[in-house]
Amino acid sequence: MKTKITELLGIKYPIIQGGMAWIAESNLAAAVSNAGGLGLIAGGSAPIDYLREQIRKCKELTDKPFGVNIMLMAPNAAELAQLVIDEKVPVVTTGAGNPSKFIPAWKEAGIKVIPVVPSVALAKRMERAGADAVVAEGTEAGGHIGEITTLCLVPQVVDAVEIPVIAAGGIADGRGIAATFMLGAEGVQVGTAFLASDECVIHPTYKEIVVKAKDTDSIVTGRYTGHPCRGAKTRFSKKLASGERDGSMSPDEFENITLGSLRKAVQDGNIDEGTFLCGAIAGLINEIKPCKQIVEEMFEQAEKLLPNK
Ligand code: TUI
Repeated sequence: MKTKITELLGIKYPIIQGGMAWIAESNLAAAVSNAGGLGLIAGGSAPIDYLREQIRKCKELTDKPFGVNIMLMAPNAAELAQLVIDEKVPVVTTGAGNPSKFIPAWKEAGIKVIPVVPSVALAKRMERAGADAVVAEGTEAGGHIGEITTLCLVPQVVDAVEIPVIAAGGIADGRGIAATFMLGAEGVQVGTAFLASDECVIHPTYKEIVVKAKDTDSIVTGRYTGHPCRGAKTRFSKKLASGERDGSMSPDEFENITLGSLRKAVQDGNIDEGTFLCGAIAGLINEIKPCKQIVEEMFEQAEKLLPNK
C-alpha cells in the first residue's frame, strides 16, 4: 500500500508503532520495522545511556527505518533531542508537548519529524514549525490524551494542514485503518495492538490484562492534574478515579502514588500499584501474535475494504 507516509518514511505499510513509555524498546521497534512498518523506541524519561544502547541494538536488529519518540515532559528531553542527532536516528516523533524549539536542529540533521498532536491548533503550529507529518491522536488512545475523539479530530486536522496526517487512537484492525483513511489519514499509529505481540517485552500480566479487556475496561484518570491518562480498569486505577472524583485524594497525592507506577506495571506486573496504560480498543484484542502477523492481517483486511488501494 503506497501513501505519502510510506513514501516519506521509506516503509512498506503506512503504520507506526506507538512510542509507549517504558514499553517500546529495541526488540519491539525492530520487529515492527522488520514487518514493514515503522518501529519506535520510547524516550520516556529513561537515562540517556540506556536510550543510546537501545538505538544501537535496534540498528543491529533491523536494517529498515525506525524512530525514537521523545516525551517532551521528560526532564531529559533536551538531552535526548541531541542524542537522536548524534546517533543519526532517521525519524523522531514527539508527545506530551510542543517540540517547536527542537525542530530546526532535527531538520538540519536530515531527521523526519512527526509530532503527535491532540488538536487542530497544535497541528497547524507543527506544520509552520517544519514538521514532515503529524499524528492526530484521539482520546481513545492509551496513555496521555487530549479530549477530541479520533473520528472528530482526524478530518479536522486533515482539512487544516497540507502535510500528511497519521491517525491514532482506537485503531487495532483493518477496519480502523480503512475508516481513518476515509477521513483523510495517510497512515496509522497503533499502540495497544502491539502490547499483545510476542516481541513486546512487558510482563505477562500486562499482556493478559490487554487480551482479557472488554469494551468497558478502560478508564481515564488524572484529569485534575492536567495530565489525563487512559489505562486499564483495575482496582488501583478505580481507586485513583474515585479519589479524584470525590476529592479524597489531592492532585499532589495522586502524582506521588502514580510516580513509578508505569514501571511497576511493565516490569513487575504489579496489579496493586501498577498503571497498565492501554487504549479503549483493548477490548478488540484477543490474542498474542507476532508483530509481522499483526501488521499483515491489518493491511490485508484494510486493502479489501478500501477502494483504489
Ligand atoms: O504522549 C502521549 N502519550 C503518553 S506520554 C506518557 S508518559 C506520561 N506519564 C504521565 C503523565 C504524562 C505523560 C504516556 N502516554 N501521546 C501523545 C500526546 N501528546 N497526547 C497528548 C499530547 C499533547 C498534549 C499537549 C501534545 C502536545 C501538547 O501541547 C501542549 C502545548 O505545549 O501546547
